[in-house]
Amino acid sequence: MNLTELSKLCTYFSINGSLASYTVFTSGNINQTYAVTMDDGERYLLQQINTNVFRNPHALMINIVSITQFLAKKIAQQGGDPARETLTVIPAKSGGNYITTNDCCWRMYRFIERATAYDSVEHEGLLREVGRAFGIFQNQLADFPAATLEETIPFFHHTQKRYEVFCRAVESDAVGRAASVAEEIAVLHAYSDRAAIITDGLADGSIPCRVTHNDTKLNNIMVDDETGKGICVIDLDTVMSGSLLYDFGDSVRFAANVAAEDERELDRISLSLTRYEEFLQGFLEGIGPSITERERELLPMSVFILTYELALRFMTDYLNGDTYFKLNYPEHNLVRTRAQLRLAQDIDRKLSAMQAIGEKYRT
Ligand code: GN1
Ligand code: MG
Repeated sequence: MNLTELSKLCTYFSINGSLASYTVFTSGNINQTYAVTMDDGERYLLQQINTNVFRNPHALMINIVSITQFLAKKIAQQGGDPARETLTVIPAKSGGNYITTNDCCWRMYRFIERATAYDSVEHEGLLREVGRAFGIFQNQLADFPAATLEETIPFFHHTQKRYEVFCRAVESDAVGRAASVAEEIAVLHAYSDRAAIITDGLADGSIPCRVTHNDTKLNNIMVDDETGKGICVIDLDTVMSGSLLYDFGDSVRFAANVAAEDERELDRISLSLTRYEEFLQGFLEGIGPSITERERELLPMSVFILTYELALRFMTDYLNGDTYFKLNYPEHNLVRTRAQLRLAQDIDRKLSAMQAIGEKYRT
């Protein structure tokens, strides 16, 4: 996309002024994101929705609008600032909440100024804030009518189904890569007995079904530059009903790993128990007393399961010929798989230490 193309796209949305400049965001693995600055100084996020991943952008945008409107009302009632504490969707001039042009779907959000989405843990205390923000998000949505949400990606965190999809990818071996990654495949099979722990709990009612974010990476929280508080949860594409264990596990998987999600040097990868404790503390503060005993018990295991699940997803994509995740280089999905597997092994060794930390925060 160049300035002229982006400038034209901006004219479709209900905003003033014309495009003065833009920057490209590179951190997401799915959507294409631009920060656009208009000649009146206002900034917006302009995002192309990846319709290969999100097959029903219409339903997706209805989910996002109803969630953000619900949150805006609640934030205002609680004396907060909805413009900074939740996303604001900019309507299209033609009506609706997104536009379609040349077979591509685009949407626009108000840019949250003076706040940062961190790609790595840059200072002490950050994880507690991030944990708290995700906990509060769940709390605020506790009385949202979950049944009205469309399932934008069916079985998104259904680890057992992810395992089955992986098995099929191994079998069909679409691009002839399976033999070269036999070792990684064997490790992925070896952990499969843990795949159904959360989904079985949801199915038999021993784990409550809640509205969940489902993509709780560190960079999906905006942190206020001045106060250091986690103020806004972003990237709401995968908000659906599920288990809080999805959100907790996925967030810790990303943020408590002292190395990058796609680190090549496997010996650098390790789950920091200090970071685990920080995040846990914030999350428990944010979610409050509604967390159940069974959920608490499974917090450490959820970190393992979500890490294992992502390893399955990266490997499946590698075996399928890289059709889902954006790549920075040809072997990226394989590097990501190895990194997540190494992390899963490290988490496995630390499960009882994580459980012991949890005991400290019982009230
Ligand atoms: C994708 O694009 P991003 O970074 O927000 C993916 C998540 C993965 C993550 C791994 C819709 O999220 O599930 O955990 O990459 N989102 C989707 O980095 O598949
Ligand atoms: Mg994201």
